[in-house]
Amino acid sequence: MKRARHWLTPCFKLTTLTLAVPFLVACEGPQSALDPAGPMAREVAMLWWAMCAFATLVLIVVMALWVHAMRRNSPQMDAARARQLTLRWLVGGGLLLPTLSVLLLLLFGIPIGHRMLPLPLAGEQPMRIEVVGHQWWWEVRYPDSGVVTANQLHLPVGRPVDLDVTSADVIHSFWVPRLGGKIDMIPGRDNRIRLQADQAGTFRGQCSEFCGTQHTHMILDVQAHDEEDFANWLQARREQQVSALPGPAGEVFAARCGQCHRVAGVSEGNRAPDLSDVGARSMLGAGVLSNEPGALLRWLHEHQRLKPGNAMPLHDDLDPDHLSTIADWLETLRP
Ligand SMILES: [Cu+2]
Repeated sequence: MKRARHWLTPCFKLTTLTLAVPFLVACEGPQSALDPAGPMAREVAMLWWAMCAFATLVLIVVMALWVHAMRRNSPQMDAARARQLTLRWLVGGGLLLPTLSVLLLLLFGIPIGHRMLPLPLAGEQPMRIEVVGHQWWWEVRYPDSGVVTANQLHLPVGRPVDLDVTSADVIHSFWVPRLGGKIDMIPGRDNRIRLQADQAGTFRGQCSEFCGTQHTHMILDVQAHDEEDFANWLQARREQQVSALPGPAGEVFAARCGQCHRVAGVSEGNRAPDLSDVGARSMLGAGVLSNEPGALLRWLHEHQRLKPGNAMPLHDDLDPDHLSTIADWLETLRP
C-alpha cells in the first residue's frame, strides 16, 4: 500500500498538471485563433480542436500502455514468441497507427483547407484590398478607391475580403487570428488570402514570420465596420483634403518628412507610412505607442529608442518648436 502511494503521488501530480494546461492558457483576447469571429477563422479553430482532441486521445492511449508495461509482471516466453510480439507492436504501433492517424487528419483537414481557399464565388464578389509588408509596418491599399493607409485595416462586416499580400523587403507573414488563417508575404510574389468578419469590432493582426529585430512591433489594427460605416469611412478617406501646415514648420515637414511620407494633398513620399489619417489611428509605430495626445511628439523625439533600427532618421538637428508644431498638426489628420 505504501509502495502504491509512493508511485501514485508524482504520477497524480503530473496528470493533474497536464489536465490543467488547457485551463491555464488564454483562449480569448483580440489575437486568439481559438476565439473566431468569422467563417475562415472558425474552420481554423475547428481543425485545431479536432487535432487537439486526437492528440489527447493518442497521449492517453500511449500513457495507459506505458503504465501497463511498467506494472505488469514479465511473462515467461521463448525467444520466437518474444520476437513475434515485438514485431506485432512494431507493425501495429509504428506503422499502422501513424498511417491511420495521418489519413484521418488528412480526411478531416483537406476539406477545411479547400473551404478556406479564395475560390470564385457565385454571388457577391469579394472586396479586394492590397497589403504590403515593410520592415516594420503595414501598407494597406484599397485599389478600387485609391485610398492608402498604414498599420490599420478597415473591413466591411459580413462580406468576404480578398487580401493580395506581398512584401517590399524581407519575408513577412500576414495573420489576423480571429478572422482567418495566415499567409506569407514574399518579395516579388502576390499571395491571396480571404478573410471575413461576422461582427463589427476591433481585431489584432501580427506579422507571424520573423522579419528582423522589430518583428514584434509589427502589429496591425483591424477595424470591422457595418456596411454603412465602412462606406462612410471609405468615402471620407477618398475625399479627404488636408491643408498644408503653414510657416517654417510646414517648410521643415515638406523638406524632411514629406520626402518619405505621403499626406493627401500635401506630400507624395512613398517610402514610409502614409500619414493622411495618422491622427485617427489607435497606435503609433505599428504597436509601439498608444496614440494618445502627446504621443506623436514623443515618437518624433524618441522613435529610435522606442523602436531601434526603424528607417526614420533622427530629428536631433531640427528645432524642437518645429517638431512640436508638426506633431500637433499630425494629430489633427483624420478623415
Ligand atoms: Cu515579422
